[in-house]
Amino acid sequence: MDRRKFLAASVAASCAALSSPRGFADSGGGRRVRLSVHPGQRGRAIAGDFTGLSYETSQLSDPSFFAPENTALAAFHRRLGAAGVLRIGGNTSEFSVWTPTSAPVDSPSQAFGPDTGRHPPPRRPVTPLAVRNLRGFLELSGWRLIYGLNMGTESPETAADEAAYVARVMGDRLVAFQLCNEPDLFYKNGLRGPGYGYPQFAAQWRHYFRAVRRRVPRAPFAGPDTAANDEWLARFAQEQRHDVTFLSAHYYAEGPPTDPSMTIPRLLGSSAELDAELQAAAAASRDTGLPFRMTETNSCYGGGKAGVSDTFAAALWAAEIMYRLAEAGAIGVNFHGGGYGWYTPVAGTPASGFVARPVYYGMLLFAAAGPGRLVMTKVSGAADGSVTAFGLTGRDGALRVVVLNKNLDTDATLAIDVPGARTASVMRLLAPRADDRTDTTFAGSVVGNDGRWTPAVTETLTAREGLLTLRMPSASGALLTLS
Ligand code: BDP
Repeated sequence: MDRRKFLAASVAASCAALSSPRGFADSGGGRRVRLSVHPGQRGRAIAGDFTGLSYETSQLSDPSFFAPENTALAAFHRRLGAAGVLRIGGNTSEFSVWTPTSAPVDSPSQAFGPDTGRHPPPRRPVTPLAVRNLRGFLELSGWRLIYGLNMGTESPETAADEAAYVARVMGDRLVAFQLCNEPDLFYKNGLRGPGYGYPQFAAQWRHYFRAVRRRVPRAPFAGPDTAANDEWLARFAQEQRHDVTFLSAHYYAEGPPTDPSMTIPRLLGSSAELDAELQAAAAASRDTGLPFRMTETNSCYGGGKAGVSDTFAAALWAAEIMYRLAEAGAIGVNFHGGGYGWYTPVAGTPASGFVARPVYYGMLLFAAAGPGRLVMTKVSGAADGSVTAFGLTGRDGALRVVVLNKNLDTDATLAIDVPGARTASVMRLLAPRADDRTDTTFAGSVVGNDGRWTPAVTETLTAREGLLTLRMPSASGALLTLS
């Protein structure tokens, strides 16, 4: 038995024997937290295409990666949602060259990304074969596509040629084109000069937009896909509101990885930057009526940070930010990754196989909770914000509650007050430690390298005097389904 299976089996055994989850001291149960769930107070909807992944465009230079033959990767994607969104873009979208000749593939399949941003990446071709294969891959996963064009180093005519081909091949699988990646950083990453500000960007965006629309009159667009500049987002929203179907921007919780203050506790703590970005996005949406999608996010830019981005803490972070975005009214999120990057949700190649990394498990919990409508929850007794909870009514009518204990050393016992609830089944997101890299489980199971996952351990809670008692080990998550 390998280590992961062993761990899953031993979690199952200990849960069965003690009916208490990993590492939870039977005495005391840590801090006492009260959670009230108000199913009558409904919040935002979570649509079926909320979830998403993001890959570097350079990955398309290997046409056999996103291809119908890559059934394992398609299964990993499908597991996260029947109708997710794959975004192709990132730094390398500005260095990808539309090459309308299908060069035969003579090298073994390669995985690219994420880009570390340390050097300008090599220029790589995107061929019609890669686009057709990508379409086949999307058929298999059931997902749709956001496709980044190259405004950084290619002409409007080339972008329009590429867009025309992509639009024809993708049909209604195409959600939107984006014209560039993080244009607010062009002034310092060598793609434009130091004087490149919003007006220059807006003029170029229009110029490329018109060129594409001349070739593809109904081409859908999103933007501005900024790294962090909320002012650009607001101005773009106002000015291009009639020509984009949604607004987009990125967020990285930490970075650069060389900074010693970028740590797990910081990742799991509150973030003024995230709050500001969510507010800016909500304001831009309100002002224009356009929805907002976070088209690229992850734990730490610069390709991620070992010991932070690749740990179980990142699973808790991922689950949390999905619900934070949903609460703020976002229509979805794309977690960036690819290759063997520290923060990638799925790592691997077709030849060596794929493996779910911790971020994937956070997304898996979100998928298990499913689309639906958020309902109000209130947590009291955890003033530091380390215990969070999100409620939702699923499309099946079931009430679900996600609880995250982000405290690294303190367990919690939650008294949960849900009117009318008698029992709850619980699936836990667990690992031996917050900094564990390999032994994350959800409902006692690991995701297989064929993308399969079957819950093995569910606990049942029974209400007493109107309250359910949920014991949460430090650094752990849980999904409750109430009945
Ligand atoms: C983003 C880029 C992406 C990089 C990522 C990173 O869009 O291509 O991979 O940063 O630095 O800004 O990890």
